[in-house]
Amino acid sequence: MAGGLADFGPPSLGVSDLVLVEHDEPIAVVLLNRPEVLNALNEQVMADLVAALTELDDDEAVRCIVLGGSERAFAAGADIGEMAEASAMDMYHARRIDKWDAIRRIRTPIVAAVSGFCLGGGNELAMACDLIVASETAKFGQPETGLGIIPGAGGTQRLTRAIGKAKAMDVILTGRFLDAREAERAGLVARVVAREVWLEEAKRVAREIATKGPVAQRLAKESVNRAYDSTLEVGLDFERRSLYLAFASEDAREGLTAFVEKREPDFEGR
Ligand code: CO8
Repeated sequence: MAGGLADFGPPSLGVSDLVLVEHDEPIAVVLLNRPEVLNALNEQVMADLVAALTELDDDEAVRCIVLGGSERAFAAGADIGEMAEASAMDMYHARRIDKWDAIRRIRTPIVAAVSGFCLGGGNELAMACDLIVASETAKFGQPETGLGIIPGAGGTQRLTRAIGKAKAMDVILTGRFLDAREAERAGLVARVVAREVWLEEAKRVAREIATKGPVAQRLAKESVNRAYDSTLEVGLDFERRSLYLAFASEDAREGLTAFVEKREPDFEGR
């Protein structure tokens, strides 16, 4: 199947069976691999995922990361069986939700490749990435209140910022799923692609991102994110300082000179 797991070679980094990593520089592809429970995010999956992404973030040859699941599910949420056994103090002391925050701190751009179910903590994971490329089969939801809990890894905040209060209330309070097209119209999803090529298309977007100046991409990502957690004035100030920093990079010299010399830039990420 094009774009499916069949194209995926053995992991070339790390030792996790739960999180497969493939290097295809300048991009890397990370796939959640717990298909028997629709990639439910247990403690081990999240720990392995954070470890893999952190290692890739430190690798200068990797300029964009694709994070996906299987064709049937990106992730159907946090592991319900595990949560059913845990006390509030277990959750608090294990700092489980910190793992989602750790993903937000990765500086390399991350494209979420979403096919099938993307629910609860899975949707919160996709929203912690930088943009979502969705298969036409994707289904997004925050069904936590049906379990007597609430979205706890950013769902009430990031979904509301992405799609607005009316739709976020609808999704969170009724538990209904948004299909890919509705999610795109609402602003949750960047692109919807055909089911056969969901992973290939996400890789194509990642390769496009990887052609640009790496320092600039990281600063741009940080600046866009700043729009969500600060005032306009603070965000504009952050953007301006980031531009000066980008301007001081060797990448900026290379990019500007390459344009003047009518050639392709060769960015070093410096
Ligand atoms: N956790 C554990 N196991 C799961 C999960 C999950 N989130 N989702 C599915 N599974 C398992 C099923 O139990 C089933 O296992 P088995 O074959 O052993 O019975 C297997 O995956 C396949 O699932 P289904 O047979 O149910 O497949 P269907 O196609 O009939 O249904 C659904 C698919 C609709 C996705 C259904 O499985 C479902 O409703 N899943 C639960 C979705 C959900 O409620 N997600 C939110 C979880 S709560 C959460 O994410 C809170 C995050 C808070 C922050 C993090 C704190 C740590």
